Amino acid sequence: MSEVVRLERHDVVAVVTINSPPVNALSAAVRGGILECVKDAVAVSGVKAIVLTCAGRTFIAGADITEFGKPPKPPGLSEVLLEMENSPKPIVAAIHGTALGGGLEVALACHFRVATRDAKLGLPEVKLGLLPGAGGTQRLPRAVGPELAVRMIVGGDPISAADALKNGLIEEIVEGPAAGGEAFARKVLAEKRPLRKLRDDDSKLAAAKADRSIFTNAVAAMTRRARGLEAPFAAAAAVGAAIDLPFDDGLKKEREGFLKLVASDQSKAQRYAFFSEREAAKISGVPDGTKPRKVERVAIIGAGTMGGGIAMSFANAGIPVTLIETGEEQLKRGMGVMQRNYDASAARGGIPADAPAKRMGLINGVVGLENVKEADLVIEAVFETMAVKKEVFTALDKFAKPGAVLASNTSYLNIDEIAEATLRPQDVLGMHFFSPANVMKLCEIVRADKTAPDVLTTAVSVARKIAKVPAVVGVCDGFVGNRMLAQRGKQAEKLLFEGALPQQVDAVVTRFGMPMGPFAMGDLAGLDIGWRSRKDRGIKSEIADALCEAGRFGQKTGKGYYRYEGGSRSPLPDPEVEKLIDEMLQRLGRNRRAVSDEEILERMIYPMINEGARILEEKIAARPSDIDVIWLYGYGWPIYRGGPMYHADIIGLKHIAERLSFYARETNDPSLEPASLLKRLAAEGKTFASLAQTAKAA
Ligand code: T1G
Repeated sequence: MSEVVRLERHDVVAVVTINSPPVNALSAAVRGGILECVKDAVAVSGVKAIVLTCAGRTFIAGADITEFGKPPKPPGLSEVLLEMENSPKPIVAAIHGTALGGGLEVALACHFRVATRDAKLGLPEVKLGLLPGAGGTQRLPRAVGPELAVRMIVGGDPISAADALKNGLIEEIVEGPAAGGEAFARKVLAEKRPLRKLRDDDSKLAAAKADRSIFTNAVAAMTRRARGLEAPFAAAAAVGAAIDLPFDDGLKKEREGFLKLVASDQSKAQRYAFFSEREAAKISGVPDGTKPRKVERVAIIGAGTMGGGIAMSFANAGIPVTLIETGEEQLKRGMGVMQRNYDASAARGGIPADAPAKRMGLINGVVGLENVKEADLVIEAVFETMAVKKEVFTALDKFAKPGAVLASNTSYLNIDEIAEATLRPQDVLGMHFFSPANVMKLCEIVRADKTAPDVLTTAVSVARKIAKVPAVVGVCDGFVGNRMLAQRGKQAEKLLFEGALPQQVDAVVTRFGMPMGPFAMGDLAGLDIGWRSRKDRGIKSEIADALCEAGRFGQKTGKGYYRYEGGSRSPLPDPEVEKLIDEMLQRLGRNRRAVSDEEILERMIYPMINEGARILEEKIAARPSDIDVIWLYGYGWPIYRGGPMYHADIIGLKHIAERLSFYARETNDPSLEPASLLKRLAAEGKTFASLAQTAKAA
C-alpha cells in the first residue's frame, strides 16, 4: 500500500482511493500506487469489480506538472493505463471535482465512468503548450466523437457532467463519487455488462472516416484564434490520427507529438505562466494563513463602462451586486449597456439563452451612496480625477459599515491619497480592473501604505472568486502595467518622429504576438483620454495632441492614427496622418529615416523590460513573475512567450542592457539607460528569475 493510494475491499468490490492533496496530481507515487493497487485487486479472486476514486476536493487534476523537464520516474502513466485497460475485471472511474488531463485519461482507460453532477471533465493540456500524452487524443474521440473531442482537446476547456453524460463520456451521474461508483460497479456485475474498452470501439469515428470535413471544420473553428501557438495544431493532428490510423499507431503519433511539445520553448513558457499566476496570488510580506474578511454583499459605485463591466464580472460568477449611481438617468444608461452586452453574447452563443435574465437579475441598480451600508466590499469606479475620488471616499467613510473593504478602480491615481480621505485607511486599497472589465482577467490589487494584510487577502480572494487573475502592486503612477506601457508609448511616438509610420510599428508588435499595436490600441481606447490626462499633467505629445486637436480621437470618431470606414473597426492607414507627420518633421527640420523592424521591436519591448527592472528595484512588484502575469492577463502578451521579464531572460540581460545603452546614445534619451538592477544582473550573468529564487531562499 502506498502513502497516497489505498485499497479497500467491500466484499466483491475493491475500492482504490487516491489521496494526494491538493489536486491528486499523477506524481510518480500516485502512478505507482494505482498500479500496485490495481494489480493487487485483480489478483484477489473474490474481487469481481474495481472502483477508482479520489479523496479530497477533486478527482485527478492531471499529470504532476512539476515533474516536467525532469528525468521521468517509473511507472510511466501509459504503463498504468494499459494495466487498467487490460484488467479482466471491470474498473469504474468515480469522478468528482475536476477530472483533467491525465486524470481524464486515467478515467478513459477504465471500462466505465460515473461522475457527480458538479464535476467537470477536460483535457486542458493545450493551455500548457502540450497535447494529451496518455491516450486522450485516441480514446476521447472514440468516447464522444471527433467533433466534441476536437473542441475539448484543441480548445482545452472542460465540459460539465451533464454534457459528458449526453455525449457518452460517462455512463451515469451519481451522488457521492465513491458510493456512486461502487453502486454502479455492482450494477455492472448484476447485469453482467461486457467490459467496454474504448480502444476497441471505432463506432463514433465512422462518420468522420467517411467525411473528413467533419473533423477539418471542427479544427478550423478551434484554431481560428491560435495564431502563433504550436500545441493546438499538434493536438488536432493527433486527433486526426485517431480517425486515420489503428489505435496503437495513433497512440505512437500522439506520443511523438507530446514529446516534441513538452520539450518546446512554448510549453516551457506556458507552464511558467501557469505557476506564475498561482504564485501571484501569494502576497509577499503577508503572514501565511491571513484570513480574508467575509464578503457576502458587494456594492459598486458608478455604472459607467468600468463599473458596469465589474458588476458583470460578479454577476457572471453568480454573485449578487448593488450597482450605485448618482442619478436615475445614468443608472438606466448603465443597466441598458449591460443588458445589451449580455443579449449580444447570448445571440452569438457565448452564454446560454437564459443567462442575460439570470445575470441581470443579480445586479440591483439603485441611486444614492447610502445604499452601501450593508456591503462588505465596495468598489468605486467613478470619474478618474482625484477630487471626485476623494469626495466619494469621504462619503463612503460615512455610509459604509465598519470593516467594509473600500476599493478604488483607479488606473493610476494615488491610493494613499484617496485613503487619507477616510478615517479608515487600513480598509482602503486599489482593485484595478482592465477594460472591458467583464472580459479582461487581470486585477491589479494596489497595496497602499496603510492597507491591512487581511484587506489584501480579501481582495485577492474576491478577485479569484470572480475568475480574475490578481497581482499585488504598489502605489506609483500607472502601478505596474500602465507604467511599463507608458514607456512603450513614448518610444512609439518617438519612432514616428524618426521615420516609422503607425502601421509599420503596429505590424511589428502584432507579429511578435500582441493582440494589437500601440497605435491601434490608442484608437480603440480613444486618443482623447490620454489627451485629457496629458493636459491635466502638463505633458505634451506632439503627434497625438495634433490628432486630437483635429478631432481625430480614434475609432469613436472614425479617424485617429488610422481611418475606419463604414463603422468598421479595422484600422486603415491614412495618408492624412502621414502628411501630418511629414509637415511636423519639416517644421522641426527633421528628416525621416528608414527604421528597421528589428529596431522597432527592440524599442517596443526593451524599454518596458527596463521599467520592469525599476519597478522591482522600487518593490512596486514583489516578483518578476508578477510583472509577467500582469502582462499576460492585462495586455494580451502572448502566453507562449511567458511575459516581458521571462522573455528578457530568454533574450539575455547582457544583450538587452547593451541595446538600451545604444539607443540611449543614438536617440539622445537618457531614460533608455539600463536600470541599475538590469545592469547588475547583466554584469553578473544572472536572470530576473534568479531574484525569485533568492527571495524564496531568503
Ligand atoms: N500538477 C501539479 N500541481 C498542480 C496541478 C498539476 N497538474 N494542478 C494544480 N496544481 C497545484 C497548483 O500549482 C496549486 O499549488 C494547487 O495545486 C492548487 O491549484 C499526461 C501531460 C485543478 C482546476 O492542466 O487547472 O495531465 O500554489 O490554485 O484554483 O496528458 O489547479 O497551492 O502550491 O489552481 O482550485 C493537465 C491544472 C496537466 C490542470 C484547481 N492538467 N490545474 O484549481 O486550485 S498536463 C491541468 C488546474 C497532463 C497528460 C498531460 C487547477 C484546478 P499551490 P489551484 P484551483
